[in-house]
Amino acid sequence: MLDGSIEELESRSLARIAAAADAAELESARVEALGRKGWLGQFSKEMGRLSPEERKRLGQLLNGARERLEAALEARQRQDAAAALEARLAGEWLDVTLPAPGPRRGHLHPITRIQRELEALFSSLGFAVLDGPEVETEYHNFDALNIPRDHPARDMQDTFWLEGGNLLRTHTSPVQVRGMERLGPPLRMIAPGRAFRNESVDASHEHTFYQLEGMMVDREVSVAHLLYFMKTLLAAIFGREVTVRLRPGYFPFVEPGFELDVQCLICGGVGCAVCKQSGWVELLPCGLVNPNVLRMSGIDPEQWNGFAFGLGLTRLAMMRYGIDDIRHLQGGDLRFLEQF
Ligand code: FA5
Repeated sequence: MLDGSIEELESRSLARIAAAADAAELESARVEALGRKGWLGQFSKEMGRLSPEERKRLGQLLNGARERLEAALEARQRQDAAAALEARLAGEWLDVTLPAPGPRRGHLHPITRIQRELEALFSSLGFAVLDGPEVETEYHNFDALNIPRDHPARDMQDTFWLEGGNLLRTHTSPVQVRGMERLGPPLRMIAPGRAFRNESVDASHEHTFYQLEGMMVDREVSVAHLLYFMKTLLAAIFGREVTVRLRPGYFPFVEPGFELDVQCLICGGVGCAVCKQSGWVELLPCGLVNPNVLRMSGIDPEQWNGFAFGLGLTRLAMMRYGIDDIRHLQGGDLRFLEQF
C-alpha cells in the first residue's frame, strides 16, 4: 500500500520536474518532494512506527526515490543553465571580423552650408569668390568706401580698434575695394566672411557674424540688374516666394542705396524678438556703387558703373532654418547643431 503511493508520488514529482516552465516552478517541485516538509520526509517520519524489516524495505524504497528525484532535478538544472547560456551567447553575438565602425562623422555648420550654396550659385553666374583679411586697414574698411574720417557713418558701425591703427573689419565691403584694386573692371565678385562689431548682443545681433558681399562692375549696370541678382539669390536659398520690401537706405559707398528686408519668417510678420516686433528683418542692403568709390580704386566712373550688396549671411541662416536667436549659431552647443 505504501509502496504504491511512493511510486505514484515519485512519478508525479518526476513529471512536475520535467514540465516546470521556469526556475520557480522547478523549485516548488523540489520543495514538494525533497523539502523539509516534503513527502519523502513525511514518509521517513512514519518509519519509527514500522517493524525493522518493514523499515528497511521502506528505507530502500525512499532512498531509491530520493536518488532518482535528485538526479532528475540536477539534470533539469544543468539543462536549464545550458539553455540560458545558449540564449545569452546568441543575444551577445559579436562578429570580431566586421570592420570597426570608424570615427563619427560630423556635418557642415548651417552657415557654411548656405555660404557654399551661394558660392556655387554665384560661380555659375560668372562671379569670382574672393577672400579678404579679417584684420583690415582703416583705409580699406572706411576711407576707400567713401566714409571719410569725420563721417558719422563710422559711428554707425562700432569698431574694434587694434593697436597700430588697424581694426577688425566691421563689414565685408573692404573686399570690394581689394577686388577692384586687384582685378579691375569688368568685375563680378562675391566675398563671404566674418565681420566684427563692438555692439551689444541680442536675439538678432552678434559681435561676430557672417556677411556675403557682392559686387558687379560693368558698363551700364542698372537697378534692374541688381534686383535680378537679389531675387535669384533669395529664390535659391528659400526655394519659394518670400515677401520682401525695398526701401531707401543710406550707405556712403552706394548711390542710390536700398535696404532689402525679408518679412520675418520666425513670426510670419506679426512681430517677435528677432524682428524687434517690426515684422521685417534687415537682410540685404544694396545699391549702385558710388562713383567716388570706383574712382578711389582706379576705375573711371565715366566708363564703368556697378552694383554692390552686403548680405547678412547669419540672419539669412536664421530665416532659412527658423532659428529664433542668433546666439545659438555660434554657441557651440552640439544639441543645437546636430539638428541640421
Ligand atoms: C553693411 O555692413 C554694408 N557694408 C552693407 C552694404 C554692402 C550696403 C554693399 C551696400 C552695399 P549693415 O551694417 O546694414 O550694412 O549690415 C549688413 C547686414 O549685416 C544687415 O542687414 C544684417 O543682416 C547683418 N548684420 C549687421 N549687423 C549685424 C550683427 N551685429 N549681427 C548679425 N548680423 C548683422
